[in-house]
Amino acid sequence: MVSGTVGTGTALGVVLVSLLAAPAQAATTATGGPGIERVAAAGALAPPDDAGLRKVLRTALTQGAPGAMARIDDNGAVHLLSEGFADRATGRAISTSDRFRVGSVTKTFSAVVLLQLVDEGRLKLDRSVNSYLPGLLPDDRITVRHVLSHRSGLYDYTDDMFAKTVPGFEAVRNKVFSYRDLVKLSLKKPRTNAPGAAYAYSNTNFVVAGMLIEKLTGHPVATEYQNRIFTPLSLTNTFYIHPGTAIPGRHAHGYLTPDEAGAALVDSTRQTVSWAQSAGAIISTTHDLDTFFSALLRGKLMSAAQLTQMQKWTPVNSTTQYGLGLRRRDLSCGVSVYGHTGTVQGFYTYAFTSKDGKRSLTALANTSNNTTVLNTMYRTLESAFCGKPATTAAPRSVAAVERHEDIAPGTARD
Ligand code: REX
Repeated sequence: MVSGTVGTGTALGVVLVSLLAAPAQAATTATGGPGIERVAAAGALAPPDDAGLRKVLRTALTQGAPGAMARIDDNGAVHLLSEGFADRATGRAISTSDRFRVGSVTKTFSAVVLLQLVDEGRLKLDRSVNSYLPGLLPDDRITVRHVLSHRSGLYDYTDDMFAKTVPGFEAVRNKVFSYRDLVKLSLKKPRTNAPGAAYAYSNTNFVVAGMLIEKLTGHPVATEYQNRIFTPLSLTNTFYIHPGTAIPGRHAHGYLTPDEAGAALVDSTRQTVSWAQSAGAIISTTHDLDTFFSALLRGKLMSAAQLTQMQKWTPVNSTTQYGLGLRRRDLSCGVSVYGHTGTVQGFYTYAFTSKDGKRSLTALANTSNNTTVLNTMYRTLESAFCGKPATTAAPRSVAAVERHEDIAPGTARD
């Protein structure tokens, strides 16, 4: 429920924010060092720090994002914050109901479809990908599980594609690739690891995931996302559009940051996203992503057995683990959150929920290729799930967060 709206209605207006009875601040029950999952029910979390969250969004603007916004759904209470522009040309202020490109958050949707197929007895996680798609991959030892946990060793073709940011983008923005084209690009390069050896982020894995969905169901991924996830959860502002280039309805524009310091931002809103497809082409809203991740962690999208599989973690770094199409972030306050991040040209997304799915955050900045903004947006998680920082504690710094993203070259990648 939204209990109030305050704001200037200008580009820097803040749309507020509601608070139902704030849950009592309480420590989490589990303890542990880095890499230890710390589970807290939403009711045991400190109340979201709206003032801190607003500061984070404003900081992103000072660092080059035209706009930034966040929505928290906390046990029925809705917090809406937005700062800056959806569209620099018209000066329209960004709104938390604007649609945007979610990038790799798409990977979680793809993993959900595949785990439903496991539930239906149509797919086995530990079987070779080649047993479903004969001859696709050069190593029969690569399993479905390896692909969904980024442990296949398949090279990420986007490393080459976007080595130069704006020229790379312009070269593909209107292109239409088949899945096989993309796998072929990956296989031009040696594999990065033996199957199962270690986490190495690669979009190729979730291109293979899309191929598996289409092979096993006989339908385009769009149909499976729609019938299995968008429709049952009433995600009416969520779309998989390929290869159309427009975002339908009211949306935030995306602004890509060129590699050259001081160069003007490039409006990158319109593109096929064919280079990503089942690895990154979904369009959604803050509301729909909060609903999706909440439903996922509450067990509404698959059996308990598959949700357990999805949360078998591979370490990424001291604060991040990867399951099957799902990330876990261990926050500074000792709370773990579950979701995904996303980067497509012009859009940075964070979408995470608590273990019980009762508190969810989706945050967006409508720029990309700007690591400073990306690191700032990470702090939206701290504001949403950790509450106000203790006054005696050292301020939460980006340095403490370490490198935490999986982005094409020139930026942090882990
Ligand atoms: C592509 C390059 C980044 C973006 C990428 N995106 O791999 C996938 C994704 C779909 O969302 N991954 C994120 C471009 C990170 C995730 O899983 O969290 N960068 C940009 C460059 C760098 O062109 N030269 O920043 O827009």
